[in-house]
Amino acid sequence: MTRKPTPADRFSFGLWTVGWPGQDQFGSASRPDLDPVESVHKLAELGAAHVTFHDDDVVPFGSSETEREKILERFKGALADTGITVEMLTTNTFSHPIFKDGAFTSNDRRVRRYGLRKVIRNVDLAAELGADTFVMWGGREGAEYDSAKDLNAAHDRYAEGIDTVAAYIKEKGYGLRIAIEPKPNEPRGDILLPTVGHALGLIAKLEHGDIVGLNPEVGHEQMAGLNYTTGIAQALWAGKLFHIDLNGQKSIKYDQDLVFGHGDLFSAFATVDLIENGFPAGGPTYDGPRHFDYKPSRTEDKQGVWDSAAANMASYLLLAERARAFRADPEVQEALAYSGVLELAQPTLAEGETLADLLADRSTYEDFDVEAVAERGFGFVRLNQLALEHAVGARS
Ligand code: ASC
Ligand code: MN
Ligand code: MN
Ligand code: MN
Repeated sequence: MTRKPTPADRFSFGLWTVGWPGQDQFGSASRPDLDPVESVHKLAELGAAHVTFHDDDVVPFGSSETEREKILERFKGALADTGITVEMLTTNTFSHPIFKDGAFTSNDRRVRRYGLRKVIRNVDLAAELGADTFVMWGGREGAEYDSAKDLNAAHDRYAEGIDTVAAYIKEKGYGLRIAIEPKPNEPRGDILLPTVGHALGLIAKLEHGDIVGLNPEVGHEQMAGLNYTTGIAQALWAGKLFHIDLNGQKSIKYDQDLVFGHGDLFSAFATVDLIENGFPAGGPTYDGPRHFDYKPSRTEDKQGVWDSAAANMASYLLLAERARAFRADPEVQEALAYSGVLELAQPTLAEGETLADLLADRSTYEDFDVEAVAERGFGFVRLNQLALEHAVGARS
């Protein structure tokens, strides 16, 4: 057992997560729709601090202006009643058939202009609700066939769309930052900006890239066979880790959106260790909300939905406890030093030393005993075993 989460833990849930009724490619919904107002109350009871949503999660697609106002008033009432706040907003540019070929990168210019309008409308709502982050997951931005898309123009249009929204945020003086969420495939055969690295590459070319960063999702990086912790580490290093989507995934297959920790548990330990404790030798840290983007499995009834929501937070808190013990263990500190983990923070050239100095230093090359130094063992396996023993609670 672990302690009950409190708002100080800054746990956050997408309303589309607990609200997913369980429809999939092969079957219809297995649960009734959930009222977002009920979700806000239930998540508050469970100890969450924030909720997030796509426009359509709260206001059904196609609602009139008056319906929209009415629904949002009622929703804001639930926020006021519970103290839950909205830290992030995002736009659904993937469900309606209008977006079948994407929004910002649809081959149809009319769709691109409509998509931009839908996003901008929701940016205004994000600012009104006091959110910090605006997530863009371009689930339909891609193709099934290589001949279907001018990929050069597609990147131009993607950058144009993001830059236009970023410029609008600045012009309005909104306190919002955009976070791009990479995903390699599903629902499209291939999605543009498939990984953290691809998205960083696009951000570097933007005019307003200073307010554009990333929202990496555990399962999405793992679907590409990548290491999530390595991905968020590079995003941190680049000053671009604006938000995170935590969940679970078991290897390269369809997007499972399991509870955090229910996929690759040892990788989840490393992720929590980085988020909670930072890099071993210091460096940039993540101080945003711990946001879950998972789906309660289709097998679960309503009780199972709330059990699964609680499970995400419990997994995180348990791993955070283990990760703290791992770092505090003197044996681990010694093993880190033995392995040279802390030595890596030391610049390769000394302060003030030039490359010419290095070239003149015979001890680095001409007189360097390559064979002797190559004999060094790094002790990484022992270090990893210590991590495992802490992760499973065999040490405290
Ligand atoms: C998002 C987001 C995703 C998708 C998905 C929709 O906003 O972060 O991963 O939408 O959860 O089902
Ligand atoms: Mn996912
Ligand atoms: Mn996500
Ligand atoms: Mn998702």
